[in-house]
Amino acid sequence: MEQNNTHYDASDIQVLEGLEAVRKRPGMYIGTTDVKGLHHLVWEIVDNSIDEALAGYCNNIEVIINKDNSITVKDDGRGIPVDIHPKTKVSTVETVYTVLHAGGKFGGGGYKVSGGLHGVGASVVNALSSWVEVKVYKNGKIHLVRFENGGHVTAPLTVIGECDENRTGTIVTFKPDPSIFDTTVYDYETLKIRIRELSFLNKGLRITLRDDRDNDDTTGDSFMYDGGISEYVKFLNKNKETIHENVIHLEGIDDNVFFEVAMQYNTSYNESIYSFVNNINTHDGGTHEEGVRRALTRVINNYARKSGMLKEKDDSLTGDDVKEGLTMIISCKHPNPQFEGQTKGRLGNSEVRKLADNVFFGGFERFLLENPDDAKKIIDKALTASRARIAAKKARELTRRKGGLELTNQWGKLADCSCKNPEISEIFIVEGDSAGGQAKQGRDAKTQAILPLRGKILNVEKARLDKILANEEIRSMITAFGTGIGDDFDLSKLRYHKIIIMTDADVDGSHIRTLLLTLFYRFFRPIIENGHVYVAQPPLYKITHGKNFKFVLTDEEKDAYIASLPETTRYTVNRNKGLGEMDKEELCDTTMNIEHRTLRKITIEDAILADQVFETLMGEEVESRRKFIEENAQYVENLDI
Ligand code: 1YM
Repeated sequence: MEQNNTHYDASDIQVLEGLEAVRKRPGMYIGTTDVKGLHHLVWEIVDNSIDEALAGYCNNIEVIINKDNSITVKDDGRGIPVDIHPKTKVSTVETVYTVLHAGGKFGGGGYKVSGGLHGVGASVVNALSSWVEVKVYKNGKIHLVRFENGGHVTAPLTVIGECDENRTGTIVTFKPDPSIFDTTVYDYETLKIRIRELSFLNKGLRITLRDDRDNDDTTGDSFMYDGGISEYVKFLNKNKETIHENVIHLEGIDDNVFFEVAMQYNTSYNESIYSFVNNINTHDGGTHEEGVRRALTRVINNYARKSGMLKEKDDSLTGDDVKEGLTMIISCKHPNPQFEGQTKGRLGNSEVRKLADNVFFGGFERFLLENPDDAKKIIDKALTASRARIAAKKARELTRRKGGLELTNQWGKLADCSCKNPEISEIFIVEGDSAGGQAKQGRDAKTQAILPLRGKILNVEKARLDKILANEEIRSMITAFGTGIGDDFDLSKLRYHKIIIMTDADVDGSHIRTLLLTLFYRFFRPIIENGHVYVAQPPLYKITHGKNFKFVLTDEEKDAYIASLPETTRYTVNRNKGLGEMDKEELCDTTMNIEHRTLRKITIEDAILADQVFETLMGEEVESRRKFIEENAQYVENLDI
């Protein structure tokens, strides 16, 4: 234990043991100690400010990345209580920052919702920081407490000045401990995306972000949406053609559970439905989502029948039909949420299903009755989707009868592996016949299948399922994967647990990669969600000196390798443009061989972000695509659309 001027008694030691437990097993408290865990610390502190906003006392939150990658979070709430806590005999603010699980227990009642760590966050952040300073403005005074080295109090709470009687709030600055985290460099964009989302989800709350690291431009970004999730829907639809002008917003409250939904249809074929509970994305849905989905199908069918748009003999519209082109945000604030499932991404509280159904059914039905023109467009869209679904089903049945979607390998392109165990089988989707040919020759034929792609695949963002099924490149992939597509999709039938995209490190290669990811994202999403999709990382450089050569993956590796060569060495560096530039041994050894290769796993960390990127890159709207590429050209070196 660090010794300093502070005297430790038995309860201090208990406290420090608690924080020490966090330092020993940080993963248990923040998930990971990679860049994601690093950002998690910010959300733990911001969550406390948001709770204060939800309680009705805070209107402004400010997040600053300081020059040294420490983070400051300020709010204008009541300020964390500074009085002596009866149990710990030290100030409440010190208690909140040192006692594990203290957060919620000291609250003064009232409506407090929090997700994730349920308010235990402050002490966890303290445990994982080199130092933390908490400043509280309260009762006309400025109070300060400082902690160092994972939560040791180095300056107990003292009054360091006076302030206006009316000024209240909390300012926390923390510096993540570099001995805990893989990286301690914050990413502005990551913070910005979540902060914008938090602003949408908490209407009227202003959250500002600023980066003080490398320039004097301290303008930053400031988010405040009076329209809340309705503005979120507008934002998600901004590059799309909408079919009715106004976003539909419905809300209701029952027994302290607040539920709201905002929606608007666009002309695309995809659904973008995102749900949240206490500001946490419930990516696996749950009772709030189920209630809405059920009611949506019922309301639309009722209306379509009553208005005569759907005839007696017609089949009812399905859930899939009514959500085509639907952008929807569902948000629920619950004092006692039950998160279920392996990743805790599902809301389990059954009473919410009823609330969601009631609010949505009544509200949406009223909207349709009061806006018959919009209603007609919405029903028409669902009817068209229904016809396309039936056509696609026929097309599938036809191809199935012809054997097209069974594994007949009729194009002679797939070189399958001999092993039939999906867990160790992998399939390389390779750009071009020549690289495909090399890969076929050099692969491990037991576990590695090769599927060469001849040309560019169809841009699925602009096509419905029936058209997609007519595309030969896509059909050969469906055939190979074994899962089927659309209504038929079945993850348990996946024949390879690694699907590896292997494309050239050039413009065309990145285009093909983006097209493939779009296809997977839209039509095979579970294979991404379950971690089956990878991108091969062919070496970027070949360094030759004398008779020796070395392949390296990055500029850093290249520089390090060159630096390691004797000074008199003459060497040449070739940048690898295409897979075809390597011979088959080189390709297989560097990029395919399990021992030597590097694969990058594709995840959908943030489905909303992925959706945005895909749509900006792939969608109809040329202007926003051009702008996106201009803005990101420096990051996405080989991008060309
Ligand atoms: C920049 C971080 O922590 N703000 C914050 C925290 C609290 C309060 C206000 C607060 C809560 C309550 C009463 C209450 C917290 N207080 C506690 C505890 N910003 C930040 N702003 N008065 C003030 O919940 O009743 C924990 S967090 F436990 F001390 F009440």
